[in-house]
Amino acid sequence: MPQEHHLDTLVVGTGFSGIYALYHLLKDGLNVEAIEKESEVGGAWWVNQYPGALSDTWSHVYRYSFDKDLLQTYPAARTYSSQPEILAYLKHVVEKHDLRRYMHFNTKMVAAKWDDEAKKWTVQCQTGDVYRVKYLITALGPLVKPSLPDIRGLDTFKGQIVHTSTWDPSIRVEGKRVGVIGVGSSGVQTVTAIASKVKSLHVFIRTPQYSVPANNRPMTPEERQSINERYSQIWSGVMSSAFGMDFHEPTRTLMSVSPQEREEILEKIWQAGNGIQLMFGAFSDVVSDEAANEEVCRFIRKKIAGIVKDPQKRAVLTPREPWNRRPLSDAGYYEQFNRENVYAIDIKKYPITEATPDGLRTADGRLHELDIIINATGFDALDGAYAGIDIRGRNKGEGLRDRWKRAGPDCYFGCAVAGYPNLLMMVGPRTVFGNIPPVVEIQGTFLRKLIRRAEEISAQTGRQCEIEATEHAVQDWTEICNQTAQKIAIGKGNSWMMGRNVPGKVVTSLMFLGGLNAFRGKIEDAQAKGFVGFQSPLGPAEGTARL
Ligand code: NA7
Repeated sequence: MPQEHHLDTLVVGTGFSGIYALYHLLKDGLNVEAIEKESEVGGAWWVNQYPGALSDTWSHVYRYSFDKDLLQTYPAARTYSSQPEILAYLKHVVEKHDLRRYMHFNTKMVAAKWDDEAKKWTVQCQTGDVYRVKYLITALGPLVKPSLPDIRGLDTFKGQIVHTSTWDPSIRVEGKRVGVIGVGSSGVQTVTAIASKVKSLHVFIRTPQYSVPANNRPMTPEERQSINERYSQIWSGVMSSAFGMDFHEPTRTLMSVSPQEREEILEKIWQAGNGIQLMFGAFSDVVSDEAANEEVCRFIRKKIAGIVKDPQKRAVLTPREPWNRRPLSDAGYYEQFNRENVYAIDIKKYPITEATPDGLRTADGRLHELDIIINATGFDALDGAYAGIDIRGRNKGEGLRDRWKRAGPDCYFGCAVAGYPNLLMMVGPRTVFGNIPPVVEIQGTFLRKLIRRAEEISAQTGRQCEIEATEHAVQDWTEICNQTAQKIAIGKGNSWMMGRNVPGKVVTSLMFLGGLNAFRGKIEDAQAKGFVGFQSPLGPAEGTARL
């Protein structure tokens, strides 16, 4: 039976950020519950059950730092955590803190409307349930809405079609003829995991990417002990670094060292592993200087040439563009193409023209016969998660999704939108790019401070104080994000971070690409100046302070 619920706060989503928000807001004494459209907690780590799904940041920092006990006791078997391991960890956090009883599953939010008289949000769910709440916290996840290729005749294909993010664990690839479209993180992980199991694997590659060995290996008891002993130091390093992954971020530029030393530094990191570390941990200017970027590209191309034996496959797999995407890490991706049953198909040269009942045809006339098509084609990132929800703020006219579709997803610090009081986002559009757990903790800490301050003001004045970003702040933040993106390679690439992967989407920096430390500095500064960027009385009087 649908019910009407009255709460202080509703958290929407139970992934990394929803669990964080629920736990902390309960701790802060709010009457809070969470809804989740899926049947289980985990967010991205529940739905992305495709073969080989793995976090590509190190396991010891791919977790919350707030639970000091779990940091010490929860095992990290390997240097990276797989999807089942991360899901088990999140479930464990939920059970340990007894959070499940505040969660409602299979409950999808479809609409939310701000009532300016009652000063509350009314949230409608697909189940018919209605929530009336003072604070609406959306923790929907940055990579939720699949981006699907528009292939003529796909409905005639008689095999299975799946997107990596909606993987059905009952799918069996063993002995099948499988096609994978796309070679971002999801495609690279899928290809590597299934190549040895399938009858044939056709990998449809539009833009080859640079991938670096992850070096995923068992964590030794000594390493674990050393990490445990240094955890507080590790976290303070993570929180004051640009990417938030516990590696040293050097200040030396690539050209400041000799060609031989350059090669040695790159080789050392290649052996140690991780694409993010190679991009940010070797030199300070790989993303900001074209010549430095090209030198690292050259290094990786040489590696690809040394691994992939077949010249035709090698040509298709070798990137020519600058390294301007989210870095990839792999467990032997290029090596898979040395198998006779694995094909690299250049769909930039010969695009997919149609699907037939038997497979995919490319522009050279060839039909690639398939039993399963796996779309590893990525996401309508950040604001895509909001496209299926009708959110209406103070303005009577345009709703949030239409405004964002028209003008780009303006969102102050990835958490607040002008005209939408008390709607607070965890990891919303224009949040910072970095290792997600620290991103969640930085955003969550700020969100709690906003709510605490608003509650204090409400108690002092006897009038509900709303949390609402000013138009100025939202515009300034958009400008800062776009200007920052223009200074680095990712800002110029076709990455999902710029919205360039989805035809028709507004091209804009969907994330702040200036580093976790800079982001944290900016929000702490805004707070220190009296919550600059928020409407008075929470923030200063309009116009008195800008970012
Ligand atoms: P990505 O990184 O956006 O990769 C998507 C891949 O799919 C990429 O190779 C795309 O080629 C390809 N793609 C997308 N649309 C098409 C169409 N229509 N035809 C052919 N190929 C296509 O998504 P992932 O899921 O791998 O990773 C997303 C993030 O998840 C990742 O960065 C991590 O943060 C976790 P393109 O490059 O556009 O030519």
